[in-house]
Amino acid sequence: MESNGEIKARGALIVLEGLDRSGKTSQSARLLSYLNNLGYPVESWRFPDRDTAVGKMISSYLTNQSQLDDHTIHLLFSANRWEKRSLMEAKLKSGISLIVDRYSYSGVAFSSAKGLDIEWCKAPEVGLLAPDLVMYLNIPPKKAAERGGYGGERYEQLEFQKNVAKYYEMLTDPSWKIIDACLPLEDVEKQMKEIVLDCVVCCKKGKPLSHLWLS
Ligand code: DGP
Repeated sequence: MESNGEIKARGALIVLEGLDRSGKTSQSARLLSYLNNLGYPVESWRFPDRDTAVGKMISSYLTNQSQLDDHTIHLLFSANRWEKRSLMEAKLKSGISLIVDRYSYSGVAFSSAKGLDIEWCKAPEVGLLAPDLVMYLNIPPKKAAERGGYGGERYEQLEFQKNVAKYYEMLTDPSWKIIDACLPLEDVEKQMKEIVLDCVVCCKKGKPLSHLWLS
């Protein structure tokens, strides 16, 4: 991101991925207060964002209040990310870092696990902003299921989550930071804080924004 040869500081786009009950939401909150306390402007986001009109349709589907064709719901999840794309870019350019609980990788892993073609699933994600950091909270599906059990949502079933884990594995690339989510909460937090801080500092130096291409 250069203008008149000047490199501009920006916020970092940090994504947390993992199975249901892997601890993403708790860790997002901890990272938010960590960066806040260090004086970095930061917000916590999550996808799906259930507050938008599209998000309300997704929420109704996830809670089994409506039925939708698998392709249709896939595209709605993607549209939910697209509708936040320009705000996301504006926040990052204004120097705010975003900690995002789920992103395009959830989109591809969950829909592919249902049997949709993986390349078809990736296509609508192309052109979204690329994360500066993806942290995958790795936990065996059985262990995740034991954590206080699942709620009543559509995808919260052990056999399905096992399949999702396989697709996450296929999507993993060497840049991802794999975090052992079976460790105690504080140990997971400590590891993540160090990784996140490096990333925020790097983006503050003016790393250019890039766009998604899921290989
Ligand atoms: P969460 O609010 O993080 O608990 O997510 C709700 C559920 O929706 C969870 O089981 C994961 C799934 N999910 C999240 N994003 C996507 C997506 O883009 N596509 C599909 N098919 N499922 C998703």
